[in-house]
Amino acid sequence: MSGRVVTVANRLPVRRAEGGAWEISPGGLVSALVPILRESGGAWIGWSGVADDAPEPFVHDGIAQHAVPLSDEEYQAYYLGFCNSSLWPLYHDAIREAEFHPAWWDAYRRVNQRFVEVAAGQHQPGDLIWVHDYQLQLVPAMLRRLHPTARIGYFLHIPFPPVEIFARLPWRRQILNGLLGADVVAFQTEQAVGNFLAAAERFTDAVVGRRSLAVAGRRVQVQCAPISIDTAAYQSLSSTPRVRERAAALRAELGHPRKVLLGADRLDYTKGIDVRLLAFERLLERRRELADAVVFVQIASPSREPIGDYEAMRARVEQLVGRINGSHGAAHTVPVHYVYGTIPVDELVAYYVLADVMCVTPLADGMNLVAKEYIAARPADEGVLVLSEFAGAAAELEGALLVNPYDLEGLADAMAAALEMRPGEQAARVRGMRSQVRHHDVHAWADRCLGALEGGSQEASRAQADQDEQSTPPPAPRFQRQGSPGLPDALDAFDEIAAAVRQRQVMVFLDFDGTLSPIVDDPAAAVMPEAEGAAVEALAARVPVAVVSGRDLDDLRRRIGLAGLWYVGGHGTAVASPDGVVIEDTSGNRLEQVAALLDTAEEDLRARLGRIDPGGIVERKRSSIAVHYRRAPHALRRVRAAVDGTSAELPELQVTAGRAVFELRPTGLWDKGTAVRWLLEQGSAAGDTLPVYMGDDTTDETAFRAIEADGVSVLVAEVATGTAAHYQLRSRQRVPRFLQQLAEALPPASRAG
Ligand code: GDG
Repeated sequence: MSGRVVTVANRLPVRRAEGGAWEISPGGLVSALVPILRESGGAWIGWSGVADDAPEPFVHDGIAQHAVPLSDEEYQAYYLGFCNSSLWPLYHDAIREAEFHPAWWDAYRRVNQRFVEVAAGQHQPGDLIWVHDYQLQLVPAMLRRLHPTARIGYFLHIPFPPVEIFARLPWRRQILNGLLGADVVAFQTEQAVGNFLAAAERFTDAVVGRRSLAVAGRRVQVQCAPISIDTAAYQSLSSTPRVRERAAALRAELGHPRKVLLGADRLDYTKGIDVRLLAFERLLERRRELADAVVFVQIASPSREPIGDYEAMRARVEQLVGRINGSHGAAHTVPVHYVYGTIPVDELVAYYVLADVMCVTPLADGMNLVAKEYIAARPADEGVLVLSEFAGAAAELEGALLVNPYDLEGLADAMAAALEMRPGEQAARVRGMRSQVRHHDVHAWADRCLGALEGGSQEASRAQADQDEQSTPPPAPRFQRQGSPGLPDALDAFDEIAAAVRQRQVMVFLDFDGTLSPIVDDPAAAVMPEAEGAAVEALAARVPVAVVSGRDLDDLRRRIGLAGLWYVGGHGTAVASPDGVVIEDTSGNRLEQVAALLDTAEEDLRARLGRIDPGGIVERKRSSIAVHYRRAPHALRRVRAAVDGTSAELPELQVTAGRAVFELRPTGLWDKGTAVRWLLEQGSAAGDTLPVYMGDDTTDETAFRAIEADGVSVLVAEVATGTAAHYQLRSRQRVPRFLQQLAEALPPASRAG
């Protein structure tokens, strides 16, 4: 690890022991990170866990601890409110109703900002900043604003919900844009990755790629990195005589049952404690003889008790325990043994050693470490894991009996099958899972996440260095870029722009989709609103105006329908002049040559897309094929696989990712930048023309770069980072105002041929 690792998490890795001294809190994350932080001289930024507690920075176990204080009001509104009554239920498939209150959101923003202030105060060049979990989703972007070149990673421990559920969040855009401030955003499962990409696609201006997003030129890597446990530690703890003896003692205390089933969770409504009790009850109803032979142990550690849904779940679980023991127990048999409280880790591992069947039945769960701990702690090749298919761990633990926790009868069947599984089958399953958790432990996970952050940044800086070496230094830009993020706003800085355009002959270039017209689901339905049309006409009355688009030239001309403009279609492959002279193919006769290639590609794509394609997502153009998936975000993965398959078959095609579209284009054709340069040369006093270019898409970057040294370029995007544009307009709705002001700033006399 080349830099210091600075962890930013809701909680510090230490807690106050009796007597007030600090001690390391138990847990896999802490045990994995402490050595890494210690070696790198790192720091940890987090809350102490006690409201109104504001300890001064201190060093514990070689790690600088920076406590972020929370007031009692913030504990209520940020922690119990927004984190655990808005985000937690929403992200867990809304299995409880998520409440949204602006005051909670306000507290969330305020507290995230406070974490950022503490983190920014500690930041040193070269640090790897690692932000954790749903409590701190705004931190990456807030930090990047203060330290634009910082290396920031983010890991979400809980699920990222399907886009239809995430869409309910009133502050969905802010949350996504907060996450997009990171260099690497990592999730527990592929499903979470897919959900996040679909949400970013729908609610942000990011261009979504296979494993990354382009946010106005900046690249955000998206990673699937399932968290794990300190496997060796659980294994060795489980084999200590102390733990073995305790397991034997517990079996005796339970009355030497033939089999023990175990559940161990925080008392959280996502964990499905109630459903597993109901299934156990169902099993006892079906097979009354089991009541004397088996015991179900449920360990439930208290959690978030002030929240009503948690209190209600505790009451429900306790009522179910009472009901089952009441109807199936006898003088000396208690079918459910209920332990309410947080027990020491040795004791927990003794229960893992004791349990013949482990029941992990969450309705939704990011990973579920208990499932992995049970496997690591198995003393011999025996034991059965009954595991919900909705736990992240289900993707890795193939030897588990997978269950749908909503299917009570099925869950009862799985319990029965687990109780009866033959030793040979148990051994085969446990061995496979043990090998999995040994090879993929928490240390491997931390290396993977931090490696991506370190490697990704190195890759980016290498690319930058290559670029710097290759290019001769450009002439000093007329408008100095301000660095990213946070380009100057084109309307706020309008005086500067007006002063420039008044001194020179000007030509205006405007992208169509996403700039002059709003992005719509069906590209065939895109229209230019009246205000934009009027502004374009006002401009064209003063200076030459070109509309530059990836659309076919004919389509573009028909759609805009204004005379007296230049039209550039097919990303620069075709041009029409204001007096109607058309250059069908700016690349000589290359379009003709590639027609057959595009035919083959189209056929191949349609075959691969099969059932998805009737949505009309493949659009054949003269110079490219566009695959639009805005209307099929759920099919993104399959669409991407089809595009990859076709481009692998036909390497002469280049794939670019735009806004909800992949474009397959033959190499060697003109791009928007080439077309802009060519159009500027057409003017009589070419070198003297000041280009003004406005666009919103990755394909506009070629044009931004073409005029970077001398011109005015405006990126239409909420977030503008790493782009070659000079200015930014944060909302497309502000485009007509900007164009109108630009027209007013241009004296009619400045009109050029
Ligand atoms: C979140 C995500 C994700 C439980 N009771 C006791 C006790 N525990 C320990 C277990 C385990 C941990 O708590 C619980 O981990 P989980 O993974 O099951 O769940 P969450 O707390 O919801 O954690 C989850 C995790 O983050 C990591 O990314 O897997 O999906 O929701 O380590 O052993 N430990 C002790 N006494 C108890 O009574 N000592």
